Amino acid sequence: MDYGKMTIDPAAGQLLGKARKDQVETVWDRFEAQQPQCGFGLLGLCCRHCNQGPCRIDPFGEGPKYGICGADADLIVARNLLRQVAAGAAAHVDHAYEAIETLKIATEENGPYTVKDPDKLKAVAAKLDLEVAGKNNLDLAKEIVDIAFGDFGNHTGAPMKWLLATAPQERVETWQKLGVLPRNPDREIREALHQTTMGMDADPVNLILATVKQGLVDAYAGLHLATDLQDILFGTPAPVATEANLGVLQEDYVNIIVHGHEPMLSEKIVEWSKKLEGEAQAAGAKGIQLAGICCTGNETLMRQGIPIATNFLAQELAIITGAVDAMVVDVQCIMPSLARVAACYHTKIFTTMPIVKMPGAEHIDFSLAEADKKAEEIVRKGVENFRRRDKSRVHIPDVKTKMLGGFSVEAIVGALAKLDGENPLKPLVDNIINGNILGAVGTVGCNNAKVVHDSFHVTMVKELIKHNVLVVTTGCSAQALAKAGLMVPEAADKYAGDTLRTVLTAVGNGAGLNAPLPPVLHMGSCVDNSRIGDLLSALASYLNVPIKALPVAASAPEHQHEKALSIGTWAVSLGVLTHLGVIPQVLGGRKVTEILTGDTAESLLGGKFYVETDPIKAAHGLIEHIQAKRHALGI
Ligand code: NFS
Ligand code: SF4
Repeated sequence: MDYGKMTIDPAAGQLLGKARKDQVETVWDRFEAQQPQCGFGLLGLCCRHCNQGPCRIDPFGEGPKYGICGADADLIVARNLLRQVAAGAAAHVDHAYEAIETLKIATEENGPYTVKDPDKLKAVAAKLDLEVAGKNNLDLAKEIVDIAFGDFGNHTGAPMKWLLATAPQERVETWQKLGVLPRNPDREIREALHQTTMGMDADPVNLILATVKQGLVDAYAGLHLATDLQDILFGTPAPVATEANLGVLQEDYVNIIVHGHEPMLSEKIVEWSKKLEGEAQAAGAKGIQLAGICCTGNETLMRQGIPIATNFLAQELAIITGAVDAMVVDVQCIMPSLARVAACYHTKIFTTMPIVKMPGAEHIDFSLAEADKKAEEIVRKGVENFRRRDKSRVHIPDVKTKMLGGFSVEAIVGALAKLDGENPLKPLVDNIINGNILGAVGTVGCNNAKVVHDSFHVTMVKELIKHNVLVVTTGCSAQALAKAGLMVPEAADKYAGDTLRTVLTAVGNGAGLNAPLPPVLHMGSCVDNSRIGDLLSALASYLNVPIKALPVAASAPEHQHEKALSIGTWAVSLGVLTHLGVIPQVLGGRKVTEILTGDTAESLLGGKFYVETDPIKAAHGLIEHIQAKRHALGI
């Protein structure tokens, strides 16, 4: 089957052929069926905020200029954007809240969770200005839990403590001047919903500032909080070798896939898969093969070395292998079609969260208190289901790549410290200054059915590293780049420009890898974009310049989720040029578009959005930006 218009991933391509043969509908079929998509919606010009609507504004200026209430195009676009970004923030904040609850349980003796990384515990405590010396870990963890919950119970006008503790001072001052420092994440998200109801804010500029605030809510009550607490609970990632793509599934093993975003259940699934190996053998399998999809997959990869099955757009194809005995989902990015696809095979879908249920799936009501019992139950059901697998319907593509993951900031600094123990960042910064590394780009975010699966990530990143730009990555972007073979030492030889390769080789050898560092570093899940933020903060502070002066950029080449918009808003607020490879639904608001992509955002925040739908042009747009920043720094 010629799958080139749908995906560049050969494993996905093979399974698209099987999907057709098995007459199973996938996301690509549904995308076709949706064409042409509504022009008003694509431009953000449709409003359904009250029951006088829906109202639509004519983008050509011939029909209505105003909604029934009098809202104009910019207002409708700005309101829709604020709601999207608030929803993205809500998703990450809700995730982080679960992480606080988990840490709270870990402060109790003999509970299902423990503090696995006391060093991170102490580092986070110190950042929060807690007295560390002489305290035991559990007491310290309790104080951290109190501060985290304190942000959610903050009924004063003071900014969130987690933000003040983790954001650069220069940024805090900038945000304060703009009046966008969030106080209490729940309050801010509520306020955004209120602010966008009918008959509220009519000023698009004020709405954009509120959107910036939501970006900060996402970053500091969502991403950073979740990463910090998950590291404390499950360990800070260190470099780990594993594999990526659907070829990691095995015919003679029980295959269990963890999918979604939170590590609380999946860490337990990892534990119980090891404990129940014997039962799998009794069922006639050689053992249990775990693999991950989306960010739960990234979490288990970063900390446990569990291989990646695939990323967002190909999640249905994992089931179409016919070899998945259980797919366990928690929250976010779980296609509502999964149970329908699974009904064509023997695969069991287990939903586990009270806010994510799916007709046709089996719901196991996971709770933190009963984490072990539930994880054991799920793994055991996966093992039982192996017996029902129809071998004649199995096709596992023989496609997988090796990869290195686990590049937390601590791990990167650790590797660099082998070159310069006193000043670990010096070798990196020296090589940026002398131009061996032209700059760095963080590629993040999703797949999107509007883009040939993985193609934008891979094409753009190859072009960047060829021009000596170091790439760090998270989310489904990381999974796309891993599958494309960009996270192995050989990728430095094969794809990196000469000077970048020299640096990667020196660092890799210095760090004891006996091989170059990969030119693309996997920094984790989407909440782990906080790690990229921390790396930027560290570089900026070492150079004694604000982040907005650094020769760096961000990109979400194939973004689909509201979460990607809220993360992107934060990146712009940090002062980073942020590329989007899919046009966001804002073009109907000319003023809004100009503010977000033009001088206004840049003069207020130091960053702005940059929309370019061609991967090679986008790479060169980012390179030009990096060069301009280098020039301004005089390097
Ligand atoms: Ni991020 Fe991760 Fe993937 Fe997009 Fe979804 S899994 S949180 S939202 S699709 S990158
Ligand atoms: Fe129409 Fe205004 Fe109601 Fe939106 S809020 S649906 S623009 S009347």
